[in-house]
Amino acid sequence: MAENTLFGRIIKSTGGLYTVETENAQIFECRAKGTFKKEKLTPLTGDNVEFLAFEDKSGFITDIKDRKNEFVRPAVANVDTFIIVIASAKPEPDLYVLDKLTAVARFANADVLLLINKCDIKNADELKRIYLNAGIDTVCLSAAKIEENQTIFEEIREKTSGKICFFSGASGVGKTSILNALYPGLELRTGEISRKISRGKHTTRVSRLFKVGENTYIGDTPGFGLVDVAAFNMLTLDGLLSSFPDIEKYAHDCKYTDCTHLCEEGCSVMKALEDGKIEKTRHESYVKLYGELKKIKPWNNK
Ligand SMILES: Nc1nc2c(ncn2[C@@H]2O[C@H](COP(=O)(O)OP(=O)(O)O)[C@@H](O)[C@H]2O)c(=O)[nH]1
Ligand SMILES: [Mg+2]
Ligand SMILES: [Zn+2]
Repeated sequence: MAENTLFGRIIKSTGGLYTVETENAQIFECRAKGTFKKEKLTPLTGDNVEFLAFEDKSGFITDIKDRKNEFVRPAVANVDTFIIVIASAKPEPDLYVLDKLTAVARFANADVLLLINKCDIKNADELKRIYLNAGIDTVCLSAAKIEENQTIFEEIREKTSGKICFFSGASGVGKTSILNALYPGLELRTGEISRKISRGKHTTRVSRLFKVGENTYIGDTPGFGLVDVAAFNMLTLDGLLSSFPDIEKYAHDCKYTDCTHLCEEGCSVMKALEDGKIEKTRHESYVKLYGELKKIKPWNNK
């Protein structure tokens, strides 16, 4: 059978079978080269791969390109943007969970786009101010008012264009509503996947990306943020400070060499906090997360 080498991206993986999409949108069902196992390397959804392509649209992955990042749960690689959704109210935003997610994204070298939804029921100007001041791209919207929000939806589509994005956020904040408003027609497909996933253990390993535009993909797993950040190595104590750039910025001037910037008197971070340059809630999250990460035993930190 004729074969040739092609490049593509894994858009779906199910127990050893990988759906690879090439640049010109051809789809191949591939298996992986056996030696990956020896190298302890498993192809992941989102991977850019080289593969031997056969005429019957099957293939054989021979090389995995270097990853920008990788995650265990959901099992994906090369995530460009975490789209974190919170509601201004109903449910009340949990800023600790939010800050933890922004840190995970930063640690993985991914961007954050914060969407504050349900602004029709409560003004979110103060929240927006906090997050803009923390250097996080923030947009207020209301998915319940689709017509009035068209320019905002267009702005979000532009910000995510050409990227691999994942939505995360608590249940009920409006993720599905936003997805439907952004990409009409996607609802059915994501709903179908969610049902399959909830049905049983055999389908939980499915991880897939939906193409929503030229080179633009949305992950189907709203799992980010619901997992134990520490257990999945999504953030380490060593990487904590640089995962809060808004705090790290003021840590450079700290006169103490081994400072944790938690509460030390004379610490430059504490000074910036008192001066209102660092947001109080952001520093509170930093302190709490420091405590959480500190508890982890190194041997759990695979
Ligand atoms: N008032 C208001 N309700 C909204 C808005 N967006 C979503 N909802 C409602 O909030 C509930 C949860 O929305 P859903 O999209 O299912 O949230 P998900 O669990 O994050 O996917 C639904 O009843 C939506 O109609 C909004 O902007 N304003
Ligand atoms: Mg939903
Ligand atoms: Zn300090």
